Amino acid sequence: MWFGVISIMTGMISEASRTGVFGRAIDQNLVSLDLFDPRRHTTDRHQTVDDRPYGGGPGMVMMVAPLLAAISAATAEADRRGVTAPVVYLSPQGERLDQKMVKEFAEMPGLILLCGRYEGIDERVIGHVDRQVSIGDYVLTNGELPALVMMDAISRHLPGTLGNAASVVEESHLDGLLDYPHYTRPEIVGTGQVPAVLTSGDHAAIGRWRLKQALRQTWLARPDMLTDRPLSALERALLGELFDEGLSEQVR
Ligand code: 9WO
Repeated sequence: MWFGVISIMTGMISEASRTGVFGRAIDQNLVSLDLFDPRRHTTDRHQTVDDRPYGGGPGMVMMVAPLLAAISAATAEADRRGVTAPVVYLSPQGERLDQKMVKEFAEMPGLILLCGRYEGIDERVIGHVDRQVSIGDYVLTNGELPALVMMDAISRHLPGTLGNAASVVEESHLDGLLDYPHYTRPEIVGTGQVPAVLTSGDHAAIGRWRLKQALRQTWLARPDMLTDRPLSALERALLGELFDEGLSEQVR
């Protein structure tokens, strides 16, 4: 998958994308990343990309011309590579990113991520944006971190990436549920013991225990996630066991 990122802080993107699963995905040529700096598309001596807002008020607004030139450069690169790539603007006004949207993006051959700075971008650029995406209901100082969040979440769904191997398959069994608890050595520490089932070697029992724990965690932390999710017969049975064990009386 190809990512084009439009940013005036390309260093932030390139540094962060060198590490972890995303960095390895780039090294393995599963992901390619091109950066487009609007400053490179300015014509004045000072390479100005922002100006004062019409109507007054604090802060600066990103200018139309450098942004449109950067969008054109990114779109041209997508065309040259023969990939379709929608332009996504990371903004608090966008559609909220969730796991379903992440998986849909992971199916696309390319994506152009537009990162804003200052008080925002000139509204006339929005007409050149295909979608606006928000990673959550909070305001940041820039769209670079949300772009990195999106690329990280998407890249682990691409075939061949480290994140994709076993954990994404495992995750699909638990689709729409929170994770089950994890344990590693030692078996006994001051803060508690590893549940016996996990050292039993009975993989069917372990799978059942993990699903039950995932249902438990979800019911306790995010009951809303269970209300609009169809449950299998096994899941209903396990939830029944949890309620019999007093799940509804527990508060965490
Ligand atoms: C700045 C500001 C100042 C005074 C009053 C209101 C204001 N809103 C903003 C603002 O939204 N600034 C943005 C900062 C401009 C574009 C980049 N910025 C950004 C992106 N902040 N938060 C995001 C973001 C993107 C995706 N998901 C969550 C947050």
